[in-house]
Amino acid sequence: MESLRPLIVKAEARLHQPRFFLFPKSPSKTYTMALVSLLTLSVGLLILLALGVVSLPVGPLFAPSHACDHSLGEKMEGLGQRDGPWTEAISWEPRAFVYHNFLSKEECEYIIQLAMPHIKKSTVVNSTTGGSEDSSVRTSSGMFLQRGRDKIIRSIEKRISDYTFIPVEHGEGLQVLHYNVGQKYAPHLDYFADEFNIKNGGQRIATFLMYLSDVEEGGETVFPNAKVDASSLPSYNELSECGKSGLALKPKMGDALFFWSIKPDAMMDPLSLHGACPVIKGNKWSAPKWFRMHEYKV
Ligand SMILES: O=C(O)CCC(=O)C(=O)O
Repeated sequence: MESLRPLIVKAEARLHQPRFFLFPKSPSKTYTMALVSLLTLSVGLLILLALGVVSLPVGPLFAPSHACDHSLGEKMEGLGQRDGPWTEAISWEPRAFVYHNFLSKEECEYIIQLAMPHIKKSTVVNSTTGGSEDSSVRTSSGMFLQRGRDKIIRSIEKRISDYTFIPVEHGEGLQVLHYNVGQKYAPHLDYFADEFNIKNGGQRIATFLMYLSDVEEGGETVFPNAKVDASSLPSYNELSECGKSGLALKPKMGDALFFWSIKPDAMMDPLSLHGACPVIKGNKWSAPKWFRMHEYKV
């Protein structure tokens, strides 16, 4: 027992030594210290926020349905500079959208300069034979640029596919159209009524129409049967008489009109009937690209 005495003394001494606690034992003091710590942390965070050292993930929960910015990741490709691109849904029956500032001025000029030497009177498809023929229904001139023909055209074709979610391989070559005063394309459907023209790639499902120039007067693309009250739109008073006959888009250099020839149930959409109004003043350059249901071999 005597030999255990020093150990017992040491243990007793330890019991009487002061103990260290994070907070004092009294509950009210504990709460006070917790509050003071929280307050200090909050003030610190506010100072960091004010200095811009940290930031909170704030922003609109929903982008407006009629407009979205497509500028991200596009600064490096294509030719020239584009103003901020944005999208507008103009009709759901038929499904039609405008991609504002889709092409740069330099890209529009490049396409026109490629096409100019090869422009010929436009034709239409004979729905019985499937062949091309001259017609008073379509009085413009035009030509086709082969799909993927050069780096700039490839970058535009890729951009079109990125915007439409339709693969490049489903696209026909880019058609380039020129309309002088009085020239037009009467209302028509882009999908085929014959068997011959759907052998390569199947039916046309959508059209991506780019405007390569402004037009002083007339030349609108018009959907005569669209289920939209076009007279209430702000641009209505700027339209020609032909443009006022339906939902119409006034050509603006660099803008693009995208519309579907099929409904969401994949049936052909007769409301996609559309035409090019006669040019009244100036002249018009446009470039449609048609997309097929399957890969289109070039
Ligand atoms: O040039 C336009 O505005 C319309 C062209 C068009 O309708 C077409 O080529 O199918």
